[in-house]
Amino acid sequence: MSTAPPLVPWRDAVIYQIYPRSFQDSDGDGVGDLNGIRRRLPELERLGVDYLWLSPVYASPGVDNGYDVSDYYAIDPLMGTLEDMDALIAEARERGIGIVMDLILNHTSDQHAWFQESRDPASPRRNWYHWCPSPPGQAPNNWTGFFGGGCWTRDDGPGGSGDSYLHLFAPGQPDLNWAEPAVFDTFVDIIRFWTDRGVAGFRLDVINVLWKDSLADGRRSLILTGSEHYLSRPHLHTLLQQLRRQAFAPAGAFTVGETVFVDLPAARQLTAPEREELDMVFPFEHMESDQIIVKWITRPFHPRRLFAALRRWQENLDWNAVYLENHDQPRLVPRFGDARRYPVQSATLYAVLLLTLRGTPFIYQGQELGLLGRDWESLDELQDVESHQVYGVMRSLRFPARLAWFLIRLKSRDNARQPYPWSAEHEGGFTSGRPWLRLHRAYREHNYAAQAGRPGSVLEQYRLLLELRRLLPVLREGSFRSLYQTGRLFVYERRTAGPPAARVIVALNAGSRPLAFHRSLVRRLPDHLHVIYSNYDGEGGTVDRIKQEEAGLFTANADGRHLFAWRLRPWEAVILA
Ligand code: ISL
Repeated sequence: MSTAPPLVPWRDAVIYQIYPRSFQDSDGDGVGDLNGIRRRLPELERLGVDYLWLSPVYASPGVDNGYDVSDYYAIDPLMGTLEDMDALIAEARERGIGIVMDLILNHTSDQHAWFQESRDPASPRRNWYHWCPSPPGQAPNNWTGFFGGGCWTRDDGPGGSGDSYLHLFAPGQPDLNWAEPAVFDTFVDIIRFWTDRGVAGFRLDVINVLWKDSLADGRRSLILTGSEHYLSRPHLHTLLQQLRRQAFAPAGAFTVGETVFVDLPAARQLTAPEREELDMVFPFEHMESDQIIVKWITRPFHPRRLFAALRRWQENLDWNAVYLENHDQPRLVPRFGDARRYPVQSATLYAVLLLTLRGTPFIYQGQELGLLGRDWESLDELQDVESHQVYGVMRSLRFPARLAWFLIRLKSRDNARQPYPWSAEHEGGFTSGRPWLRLHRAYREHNYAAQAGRPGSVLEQYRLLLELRRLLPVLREGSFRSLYQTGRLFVYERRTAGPPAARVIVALNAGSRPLAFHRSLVRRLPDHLHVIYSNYDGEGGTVDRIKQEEAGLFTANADGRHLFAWRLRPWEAVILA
């Protein structure tokens, strides 16, 4: 009999995303693997996270680092075996940690047996993908893909029919045709295969592009021409309801959908509990606050746009996923913070933000160390298929080479994919061999071991904030109300009606200068507030004090500190009660 503690319900949970090939290598081949993750479970438990979402670990030729699956029932040999996966699920479970898998329903690898069979027009699998006749040099429609350029490839290879297949992503990622009932049935079986092994939830890759209304030409657009035919179409909702009813719900598995370009009305539909589609979605709007139209065209970051977007989503959705980093986004600190002058404060300000908004927070590996990225010297160092493809498109549009490289370097997904620096040892303790992607040059200073147990470090502040979340129900369940959101300042309240009634106020100064509160804001705040957490508070005593006080927390002025002088230091984040 297992003595494992029950898993925390997903609404109360904090989820940690692992990019397995960059987390921990256990066999010296330079690629992270499942046994590496198993080895690091003590560190993850110590951090205090409840679920691990693993980016894909299925068998894959690796054109898009596993987002091109060639067998959904098998583990990539680079990552380990099914037995390793079973052991990981069991050992994590013993520590009260659940495993969430990434599920790629929109496309497979072109090496998948299904696709190989479908290349034959007479094959029963022909209809599993979107095949269209096309004369050489002419695509069946004018759609453009996510990685820039066209999204049709003609099957001219040996045994090919000369027809073209649709791929919204890389040519090695043909889109499945969800109008074929056998595709649906097969995925119900695949989901059951993994939930039977103990998987607790799924992150559904680009889930809102699954259903294509038609393959007709699209309205010409700077990005994703054709997307009006497949972004969150009505039948998508039906498919999600069926998947939930037949696969996720019977196993008690929760879902978070990655929903590209999703707007609020679509997100509301997708997550409304009574509609029984998805539990949460990943919005993109707040991550676009430093860009114009496409992610590659950047503009100077201003926190006002980030806060305004987050606030809008907080106010218009009852519950959702909250995130600031993932494996597709460059690192937070150099992007939205001040990496040069306030690397720790800006990292921890965003930790406070992430962990005090309403919703289920997702931490991306390395975010809890305040990692930086962006230390690339040339395109040759990058592995990401998108970086190379987009660079080619930019050059064909006559972008000067230096400009193209400058833009790629800023936004390349490899910024988030550098192997995890565990220590100052050989390759950061990530591998005993040669890593598949170069570590950040500063790994000897910026690493897990340098921060663990050091009060005030980014890592220890994440740990404290997670503990605070567990201790204070109001941080999980409380309603959200914005009190002030202008310029670099964001002040909001979380409140539960009780009993017992509780309230906390969070105030953030996302700027490198001190900031005094305007009188109009001060007037709206209660008289007796004290700081229960500040990211300038290096002593780490906050949580211990709260533990002792627990019941009286919101009335007692615990240590007599009345620190809150209506002024925040550069990148200061405080939680007040
Ligand atoms: O990263 C992006 C642009 O730079 C996004 O457009 C990204 O392609 C989109 O969010 C979809 O992402 C997901 O599916 C892709 C995969 O490459 C990403 O890693 C994954 O998160 C295709 O499976």
